[in-house]
Amino acid sequence: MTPNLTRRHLLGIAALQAASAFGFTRIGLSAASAVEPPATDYAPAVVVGSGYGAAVAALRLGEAGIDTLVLEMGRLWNTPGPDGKVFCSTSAPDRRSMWFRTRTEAPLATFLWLDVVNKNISPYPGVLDRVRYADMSVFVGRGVGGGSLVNGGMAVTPPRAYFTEVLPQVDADQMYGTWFPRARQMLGVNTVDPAWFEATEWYRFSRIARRHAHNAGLRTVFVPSVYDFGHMQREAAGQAVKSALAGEVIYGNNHGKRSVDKTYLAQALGTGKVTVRTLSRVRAVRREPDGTFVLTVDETDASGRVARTVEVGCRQLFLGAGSLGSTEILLRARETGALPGLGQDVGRGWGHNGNLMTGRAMHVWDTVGANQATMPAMGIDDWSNPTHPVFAEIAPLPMGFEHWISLYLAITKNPERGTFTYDAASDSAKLNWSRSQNQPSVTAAKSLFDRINRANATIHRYDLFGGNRIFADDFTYHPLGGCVLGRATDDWGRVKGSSLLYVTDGALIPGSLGVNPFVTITALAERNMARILAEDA
Ligand code: FAE
Repeated sequence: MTPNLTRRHLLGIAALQAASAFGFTRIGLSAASAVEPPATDYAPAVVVGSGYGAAVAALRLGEAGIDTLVLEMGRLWNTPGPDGKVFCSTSAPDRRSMWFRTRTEAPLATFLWLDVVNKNISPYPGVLDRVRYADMSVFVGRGVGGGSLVNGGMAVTPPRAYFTEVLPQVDADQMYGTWFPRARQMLGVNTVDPAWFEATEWYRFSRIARRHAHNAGLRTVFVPSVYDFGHMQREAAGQAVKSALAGEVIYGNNHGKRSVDKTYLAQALGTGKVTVRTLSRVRAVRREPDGTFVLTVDETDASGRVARTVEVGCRQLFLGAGSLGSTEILLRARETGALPGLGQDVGRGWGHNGNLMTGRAMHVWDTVGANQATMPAMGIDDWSNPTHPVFAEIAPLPMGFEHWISLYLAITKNPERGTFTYDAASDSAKLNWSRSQNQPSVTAAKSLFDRINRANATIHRYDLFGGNRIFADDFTYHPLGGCVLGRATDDWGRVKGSSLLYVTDGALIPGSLGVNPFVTITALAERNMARILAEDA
């Protein structure tokens, strides 16, 4: 599926396929077994998490010949359930869908004001989590591959001017000349065939939304993806098993998606130097007098019970647990006194990339189609708007029947930032973010969608997000920041106040990016790892 498969890549994929999905699984070339690892263990380098940033770190460490252990709190998604599928679809969610829930918590709460979207499920280490804070909840992926397992695959490189505004200390020539191209190539980014896009029923929803945007004088752009559009075309032609065309996305894709377990992580395992351990949640980190990091790791079973707690030592520690995960680990370490030297910038500079979801009611003659691909392929690009910059992805809503809803995930430029504080009672980080901080996003999105509605004599949908709201501004797919580059870390992700400790994920980006973030997270991790491996041996 992924282009240019090397021998190393194939070895890694074989190791992932051979590994047991459950138990204290060690996945590696020489250790694809469910043999229980010792209660105290050591690796020269440990990577926490297995999403984009973590996977880059694991591959580059493995290539450098450094024995590396990856610790991931979610499970390995390689074993079919009773229905023969690894993942369940959005229309028929079961326990695989969400992380220890009794009911799914999909972003779209209702349809025609009815609670018909969410379903009861039994608790299980499912693939999508919704982390709830007081005024904001954050969707994240859980499992080997992190967010790459559940996301919409949109692989967007930010506009250079805004990237430079957000991260001025990063050499943009190098990013756009070397690291972004490398990230896109490694992730297997591709674009939809425009001729097929224009003809297929599966993107009718995008074409209608495009026409309405153009009627308002707005610009639309094709959006690259890590979903294999060749596979999608074969799905449409009946030559491949349907995944994006069968409602699969936020609870995982059974086919077609180049998630990082199939790209970076497979290659990392193929080096023979990298081992992944699943269902292993890093709870605490401290440092021994000789400099060794000691991680306290809870190994859980399928019921969520902590089966045992082990200690893992390492010389170099790479945090790739995502914006929430990495920030929490560092904040806890600072506040409990385990790593007292960490600076006050840990826990600051968090943002939701201005995320906001909204739906428009289309005219009865402007059908969006019963058949919709789950992978967005087009966006409305009004980022150059001087007062209200917005990049709005034209989102699918595949319900299997005509519903005349045009759905969007808008990314807005929101200057508000949240902070995390450590709550000792629950031993967790709490996000301080108030609903009023969404107002800049609501104002910007309203400006764009009012303009589109005016030009097409259409209105908002009131039935989708609960409480007659036209904007869902209470959740995000794009958590960014918490350990911001150049503040909580140096300009390469080295955590200030502790040597040989690194952040390598979305926590580095200061709250806003203007586009969907995973290409940038990957490219930044590539850039930082090259420097770290050259200098911090
Ligand atoms: P991430 O991928 O979140 O990986 C962190 C990993 O660490 C996870 O596997 C966690 O289970 C694990 N972890 C956390 N805490 C611990 C711990 N204490 N111990 C062990 N393991 C731990 O981090 N972005 C795009 O660019 N395009 C899209 O189309 C897009 N669509 C999205 C749709 C959805 C539904 C969601 C949820 C996200 C979407 N995103 C999209 C966001 C994107 O997936 C996200 O920015 C990246 O996955 C973040 O990458 P990180 O490396 O920061």
